[in-house]
Amino acid sequence: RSAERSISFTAFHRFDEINAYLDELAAAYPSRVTVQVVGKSYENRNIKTITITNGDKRTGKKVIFLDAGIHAREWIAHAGALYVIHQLVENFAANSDLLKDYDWVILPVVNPDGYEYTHTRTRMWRKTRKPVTSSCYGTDANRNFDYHWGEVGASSSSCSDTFKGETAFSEPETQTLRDVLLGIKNGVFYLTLHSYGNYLLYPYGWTSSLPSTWKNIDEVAQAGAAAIKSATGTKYTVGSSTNVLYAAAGGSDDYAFAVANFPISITMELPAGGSGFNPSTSQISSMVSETWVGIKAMAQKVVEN
Ligand code: ING
Ligand code: ZN
Repeated sequence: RSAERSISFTAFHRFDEINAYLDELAAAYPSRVTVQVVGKSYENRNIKTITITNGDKRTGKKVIFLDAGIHAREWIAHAGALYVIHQLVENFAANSDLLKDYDWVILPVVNPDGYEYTHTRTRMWRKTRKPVTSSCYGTDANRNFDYHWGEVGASSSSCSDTFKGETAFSEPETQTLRDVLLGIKNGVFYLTLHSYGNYLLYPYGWTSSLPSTWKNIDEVAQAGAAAIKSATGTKYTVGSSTNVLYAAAGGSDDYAFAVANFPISITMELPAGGSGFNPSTSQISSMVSETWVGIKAMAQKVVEN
């Protein structure tokens, strides 16, 4: 790489470093990269998307959308999104097929207040940081989306790690993600990165029934799992979140699929790296490159279909 960058894949980076990296790419690759502030967190941090194109200026292309960091403590997810950005922008020549008929929109840190809190105070914080009562803070952003909100697998207790929120979309961070998703007209693939457990999950989280088009989604997820298995031997479990993990309503993947009309919607639970939510920094590089193998295979499957 020619230029100095604010991030690497040998450390977990603070929110400001991540945003600085996005801005560096926009400055270095103005014909292919656009960075936008799409909302503000409760603590007033700028939530940004990076839109990556091949620079051909064709409009109305189909969109692949990726986010990470809905949950604060799942640091390898944020790193994974940064690696995807790095590959699509700084290793463009090798990945230009994935940008030929598709633009990518990536929102790498959905919940920056929580993310910073895991760096400065409580490593295992999951939720947002808006106070609910004088003693309990934060809502589970992945229980706060307005699709069968609160029906199953979500808590009404504000102190719980899976608190669904006082209302659907009570959080500025979920409102921001909602508005970005609803603003994408030709969305074909919604992918959200979490950790941990090696799962490729798809709708629904609110019921054990499957969407009528589940085979299309399953085929994409299976392509990701197979590519990872053959690259590194790491096994992923594929299925609907209710059927292979647990029922939980109000997740972003159900919303992206059922309300924002992304026909393929997948939650990717990255591995633990032997250490839960806290893989060692020496493992980041191999974990994110393995993740990229899976994401690329899923995107290729979407592109071919
Ligand atoms: N897991 C997800 C969670 O939000 C999930 C699993 C995804 C459940 C989508 C339902 C729908 O609980 C983690 N690790 O966050
Ligand atoms: Zn999560």
